[in-house]
Amino acid sequence: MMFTKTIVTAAFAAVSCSASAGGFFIESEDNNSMANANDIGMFDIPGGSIAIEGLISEGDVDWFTFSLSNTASLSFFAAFGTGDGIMQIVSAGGDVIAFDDDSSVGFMPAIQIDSLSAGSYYIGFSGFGDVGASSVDTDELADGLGHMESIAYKLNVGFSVVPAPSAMALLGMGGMVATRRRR
Ligand SMILES: [Ca+2]
Ligand SMILES: [Ca+2]
Ligand SMILES: [Ca+2]
Repeated sequence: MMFTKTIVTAAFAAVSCSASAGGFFIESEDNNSMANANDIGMFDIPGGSIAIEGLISEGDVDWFTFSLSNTASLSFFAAFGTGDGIMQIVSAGGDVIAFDDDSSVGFMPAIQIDSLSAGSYYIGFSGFGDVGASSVDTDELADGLGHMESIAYKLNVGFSVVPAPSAMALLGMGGMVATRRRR
C-alpha cells in the first residue's frame, strides 16, 4: 500500500508541477558542449513554447537541453537577421536525431519532430560550415569549429505533450486507490 501511494504522488507531481506554459530564456556561456548545455527545463502536459535569445560569433556553438515528461511533438526554428545558422537535435546518448540548415526563411534552420519519447534531449545551434546533414544518425556534434558566422538569434521551441499510456494508467490507478481508501 505504501508503495502504491508513492507512485500515485509521483504521477500527480509530474502532471501538475512541472513548468510547461512557456517562457523566455537567455543563453549563458560556456555552453559549448552537451555537458555544459543550458537547461531550459522540463516540458509537460499540455505543452507550450520557449523563446531562447542567444549570440554566436566565429567558432561559437550554443547547446541547450530540455526534458520531456511524456511523448511530445516539437517544432524548433531559429530567427535572425543576418548570417547562416544550422541546428542539430541530439538524444541524451549523443546521437544526432535531426539536422537542418535552411528549411525556414532565408538561411534559417527549422526542424519538426513527431512523437519524441519522454527523456532528455539537446539542441545545438551553430554557424554554416560546422556540421552538416551527414551528421544525422551519427555522434558528430556541432563544436563551433569551421564557421565564421556572427548571428544574434532567437531560437523558438514549441511543443505539444501527449500523456503516454503508462502515465494514464498510473493516474487511473491513483483514482482506484483513492476510491478504495475512502471506504
Ligand atoms: Ca553563444
Ligand atoms: Ca557558446
Ligand atoms: Ca542555414
